[in-house]
Amino acid sequence: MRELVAARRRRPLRRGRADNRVAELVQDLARGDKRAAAKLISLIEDDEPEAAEALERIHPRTGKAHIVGFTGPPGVGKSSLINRLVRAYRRRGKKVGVVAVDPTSPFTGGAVLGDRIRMAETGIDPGVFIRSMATRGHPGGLALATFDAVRVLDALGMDIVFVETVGAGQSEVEIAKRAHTTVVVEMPLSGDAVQVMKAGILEIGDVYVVNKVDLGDADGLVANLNQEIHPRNGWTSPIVRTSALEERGIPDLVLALERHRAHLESTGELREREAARARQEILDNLRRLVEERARRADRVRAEIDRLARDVVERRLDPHAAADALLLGMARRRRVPVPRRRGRAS
Ligand SMILES: Nc1nc2c(ncn2[C@@H]2O[C@H](COP(=O)(O)OP(=O)(O)OP(=O)(O)O)[C@@H](O)[C@H]2O)c(=O)[nH]1
Ligand SMILES: [Mg+2]
Repeated sequence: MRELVAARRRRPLRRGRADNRVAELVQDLARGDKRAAAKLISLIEDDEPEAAEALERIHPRTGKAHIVGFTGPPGVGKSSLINRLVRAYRRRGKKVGVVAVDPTSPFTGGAVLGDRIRMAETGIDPGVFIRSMATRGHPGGLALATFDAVRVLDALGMDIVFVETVGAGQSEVEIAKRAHTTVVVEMPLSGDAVQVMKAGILEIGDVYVVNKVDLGDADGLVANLNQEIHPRNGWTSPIVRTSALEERGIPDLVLALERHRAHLESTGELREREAARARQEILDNLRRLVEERARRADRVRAEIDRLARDVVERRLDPHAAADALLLGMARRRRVPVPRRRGRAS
């Protein structure tokens, strides 16, 4: 494995038009250019050949943004709340990114709120970037593609990035819980809300929001939630009552997000959560790489045949052969014949 990492480090950056273009885009991104961000996310979303190069250049420029995942049943008001938060953070001079995973209602364009943020309004503000991701066609999984887009926004200089996912399905929960802070949104009128939460959602919320308090009595739901929430690692998830429509409770929500961020930093859990996500992303990428190679199975099969002959001739043991295959894949060229060696521990 160490060999593999070293090989990757030694690999010279390929020089060509494409690379220059990617390097330029990433430089523009780091200067806060939203057009560069949009292009880079498209590269990644479409799984273009330059995507890997782009992510390699982007990654060192990330790590500053507070990543906040929003999840909850359809229509509960996640987009409306995020729109309110975007404004609240802009008023505080913060730059805000939003990645929405296939929202069923449009984010911008005026349909969501009485008090609207139109596309044009956020489009010209250099401190706001909103992007929707399609749910289909991500070879490494939706969560991976989503967080690659989050990375782009982090490198763009956004102070906070909201990730909205719809529903409480496995993949949505997967995405939300990879954030630094996970917000679970419910509303008083969703009668089966607590049942939905029991199906896994109660374990993931760092902040609970009871939205649409203008529509009905929230006390029952808040009391139910209170019973179910228990402290984890010194943090008791607060329950915030909001009305996105009437703009109530938004400062409380901002405060809850900031308090959670401070808690993560002071306890070292921020790093732990990032390490957990990194582990998951390495595995996601590994799966993606294997899938990619499988698509070019002819070449890989020829390499396996060659290595198999070496194993039969006792020039290699199967473990070393697998190592060599992996190394060859990492270098994207023919598998080198490794030195003879004993079985790695
Ligand atoms: N009365 C009331 N309506 C609200 C509130 N917040 C959002 N809505 C309305 O509820 C509807 C759904 O709001 P969205 O913000 O799109 O909800 P969402 O959770 O993002 O929906 P999906 O992305 O489709 O899951 C819209 O018609 C909003 O105007 C609120 O606090 N009170
Ligand atoms: Mg939405």
